[in-house]
Amino acid sequence: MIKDLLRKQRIETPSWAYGNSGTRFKVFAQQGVPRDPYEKIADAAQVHRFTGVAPTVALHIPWDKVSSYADLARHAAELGVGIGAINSNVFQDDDYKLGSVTHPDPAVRAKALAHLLECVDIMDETGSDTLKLWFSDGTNYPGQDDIRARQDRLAEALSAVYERLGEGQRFLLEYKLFEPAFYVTDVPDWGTAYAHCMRLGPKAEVVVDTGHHAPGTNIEFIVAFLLREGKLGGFDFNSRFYADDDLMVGAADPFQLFRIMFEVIGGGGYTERTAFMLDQCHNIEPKIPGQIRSVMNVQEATAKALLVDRDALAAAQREGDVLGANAVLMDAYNTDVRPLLAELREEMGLAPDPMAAYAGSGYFEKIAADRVGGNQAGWGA
Ligand code: PSV
Ligand code: MN
Repeated sequence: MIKDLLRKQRIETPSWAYGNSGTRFKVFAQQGVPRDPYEKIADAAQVHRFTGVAPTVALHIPWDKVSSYADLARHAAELGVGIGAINSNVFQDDDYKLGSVTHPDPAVRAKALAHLLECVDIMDETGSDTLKLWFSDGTNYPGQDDIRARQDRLAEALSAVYERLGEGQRFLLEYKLFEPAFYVTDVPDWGTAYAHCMRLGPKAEVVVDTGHHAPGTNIEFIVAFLLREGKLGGFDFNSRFYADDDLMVGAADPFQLFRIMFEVIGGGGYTERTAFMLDQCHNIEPKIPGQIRSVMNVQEATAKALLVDRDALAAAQREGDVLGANAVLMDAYNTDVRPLLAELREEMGLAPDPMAAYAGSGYFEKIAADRVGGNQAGWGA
């Protein structure tokens, strides 16, 4: 039963995790890094090949701009994966210095909106059903712009995108506490995202990026609440020690990841409707193994959350048995689920240890030798 649920799990990897990345201080180039979206998808296919649960890869536009998205989708299918969420990018153009969809200048707003609509066109071409919207919009100084007017402009753009969505398509609105804006961020928290999505309707949902909260925020509460309201669209998984560190999910706080998955399962969110996406950068560790490890971390947290004896928990809760209830949860968390997952992989025809299997596959040696010349993908810094 637990194995069946784990076998059906779907974790999406991001195209940008395969490219070079860094901090604002330095991007360290690595060997074998993809030069174009086709090579990024080839790397994503390796993550699926060894884990069996990562069948889609998210695109970020314009980082993954190609002349034919239908051709890119075909390439993905040939490698056994599909195109997942389309991520918009209205944060890397000089015009967006003061914002994109909330910019005081209507011409800049129109340009940003045109990009968002172009992303929906790409969804049509690739067959993707999910648009992910994150806005870096905000202000750095009190008085710089009108907070309420910016909300009006945001609502106007979101409504235009919403109207453009076709049958079976949706958008996920992402929030982030701060950065790059340091004073006001226009979508800083789940409440703001939720309110905008609520007004629009069922095709607008909130996406929780686990790195986008103030330290100490109870993310599992947000997850439980959004699920209860039918507004949890998915996750951008990663982990953090300080701010939006984009480290491997489950690396900084595996217990938090378990608590999140526990709420997802309890709230009925362990379905295809919830997108379990990774949003990470591998600045110093190798990228494909970094993604494989991350997928495994999500699987482990999920397996532990599935192991919780819900009947025993409900009984303890009914009786007001504080320590008993807590023990039920901790028993599951403290279970070593690695043997169970190894067994499942073997049943799926995979190697029990994806990290070792990838290391022994020769793929890295091949891309390191083949991918010489050209421009390595990355967002620069
Ligand atoms: C912003 O920090 C974010 O989490 C958004 O999802 C972006 O699209 C992504 O990172 C990629 O940089
Ligand atoms: Mn994100």
